[in-house]
Amino acid sequence: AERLAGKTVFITGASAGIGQATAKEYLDASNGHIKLILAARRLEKLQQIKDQVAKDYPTAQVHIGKLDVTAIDTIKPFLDKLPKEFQDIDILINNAGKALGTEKVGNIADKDIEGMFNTNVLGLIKVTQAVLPIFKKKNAGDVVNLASVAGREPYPGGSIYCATKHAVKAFTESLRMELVDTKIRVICVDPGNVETEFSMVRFRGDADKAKKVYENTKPLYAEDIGDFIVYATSRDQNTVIADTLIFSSNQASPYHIYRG
Ligand code: 8X3
Repeated sequence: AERLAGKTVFITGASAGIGQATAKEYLDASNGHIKLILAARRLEKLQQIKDQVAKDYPTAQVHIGKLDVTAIDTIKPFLDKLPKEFQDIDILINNAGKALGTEKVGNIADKDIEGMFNTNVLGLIKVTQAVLPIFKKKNAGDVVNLASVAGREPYPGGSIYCATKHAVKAFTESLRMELVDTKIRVICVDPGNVETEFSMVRFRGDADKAKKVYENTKPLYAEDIGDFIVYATSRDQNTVIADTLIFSSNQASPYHIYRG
């Protein structure tokens, strides 16, 4: 926790799910001695989070900003316009991502293909490229990329989502190799099923289908992943938790889910 004190953490997709929970875990672990840059499309949600943080952790500094990572020309300006005290980013959490639909190849809407690639792959790459010079300049910093079990094992109905997450993993591994002569850490997190808005988005708001994903299981929650991210980024500088697959105890693969 001491290692986190005074750090600046930039989280994309921070308005809900793993992004929001990770912010909360950083606040807890640092006892409010942290600076958070919370970016998402839904500014009203970020404002609510900021208001709550002001009450719960008065020492924390929070900057919120509207950012759609698919609007790739807005990423640099977003960073350039950060208030001075938030400019020296220490930890980047590339969390923004989504699955859209479960259609099979031949029936996938172009807007879903592009939606997933634009957010999960191009957005993540562009944000990383924009932040990396800050890390290189000080020869320090953590890049945390949210991939998925879907980036290790593809499954039917997930061709595009799985392809995007495989792309994230390849990008992340290349990046770690390129930075091997630096103190910049590249951390890849691969969650399995985590109960968030993820399934509501994947099933286009069909709550029954979304619920079924987690039915009769004890799923992971966003906080569990946030807790791990805090753990990974608060290790000794020389320790890189490079690549981690995280399941609930009920899950062993995309196909092995125990519903007792
Ligand atoms: C995790 C969700 O459906 O690939 O990204 O297990 S899933």
